Amino acid sequence: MKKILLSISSAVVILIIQTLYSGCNPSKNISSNSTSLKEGFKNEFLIGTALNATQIEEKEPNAAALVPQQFNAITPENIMKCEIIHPDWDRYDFDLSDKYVEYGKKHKMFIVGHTLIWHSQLAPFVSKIKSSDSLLMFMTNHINTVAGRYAGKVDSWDVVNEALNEDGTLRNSVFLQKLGDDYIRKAFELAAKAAPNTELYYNDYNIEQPKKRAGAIAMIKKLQTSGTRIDGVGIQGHWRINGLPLEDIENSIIEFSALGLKVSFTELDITVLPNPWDLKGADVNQNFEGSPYMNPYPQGLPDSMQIKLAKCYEDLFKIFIKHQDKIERITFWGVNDGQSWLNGWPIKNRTNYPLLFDRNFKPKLAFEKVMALTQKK
Ligand code: 9MR
Repeated sequence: MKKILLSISSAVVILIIQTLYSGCNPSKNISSNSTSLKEGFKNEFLIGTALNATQIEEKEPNAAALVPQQFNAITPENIMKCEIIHPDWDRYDFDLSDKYVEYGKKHKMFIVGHTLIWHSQLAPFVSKIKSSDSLLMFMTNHINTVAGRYAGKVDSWDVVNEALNEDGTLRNSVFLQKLGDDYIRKAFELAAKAAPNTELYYNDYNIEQPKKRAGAIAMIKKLQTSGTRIDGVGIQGHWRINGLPLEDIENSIIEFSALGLKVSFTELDITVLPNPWDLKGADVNQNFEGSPYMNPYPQGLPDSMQIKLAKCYEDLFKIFIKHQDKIERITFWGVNDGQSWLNGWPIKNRTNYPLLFDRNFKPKLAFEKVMALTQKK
């Protein structure tokens, strides 16, 4: 009898340990019947991810399975940028972008075009353009050809990307220098003509911050006053585990939406690593590569940080759910931690953990916490 009681009680203890462990295991497999992000939020907003070339070509089997299971919107991380899609004045390369659009169509996803006019990742020939007239011709050809090709196929274009400085003034880009501030209106007008049924977005980082937000609002109002169509604003959402600006994020949703625009979070990720700018007098050009202080988790994220990251995502999604009527889409900047650009920026060769899926494509605690909110709605 004593023996039976002993084995029953040890079985109970094992069961309790197993239950507790599975409840906080940061990397569980998704069981085939557990709901997905896209299902969980289907009544609130689209859930998107950025795809790299390998994923678009479905050469990564884990991503090929996970992406359609979890996401109903896609953004091309790089392949629609000028340097790839329009490498020379009169040469376009639509190979990967055609595949990207086909991928989205096949999986019935919301397809984002990223991005038409951006000062970065321009093809080298653009910086050699001397006259304003030629730059305007480049912009016209580029938008007509790229947005025109995917008219009726791409659902939303990031028409202008990152045109603002942190203080809300216009960035001194090649476009501003040669075309003046009217280049933004011109870009939106061209996109509206080339892709009449596509949503047109302004997209930028840190525009939840008060000064930059005020600059964005002024720019958008100017477009609206001139009768130019703009449909949405993309808050990129590259944030940090320390000091997530929740109040600014909520205020931004409210203020951008008050302009009559859709709001989307277009490039969401949360870095867990120390930032060189947090160090007094530090300069990104200083060499931090190989420094254990700057790359503290090469072997895995400790549970305490996993929990902190999960809390950040939970707090964010609570705000998103609260303002679901104003939000069109939440897009993560990458499918899993291994793919994230944050492993290479602002310091190369680090191990970062900014997304909901780990390097083995398994859901992290942050995923569980976000999904748990879908039960409480
Ligand atoms: O994730 C992109 C990375 O692979 C590129 O090297 C980088 C080059 O500028 O661009 C990254 O994506 C950027 C996006 O297009 C615009 N917003 C900031 C993103 C992160 O830098």
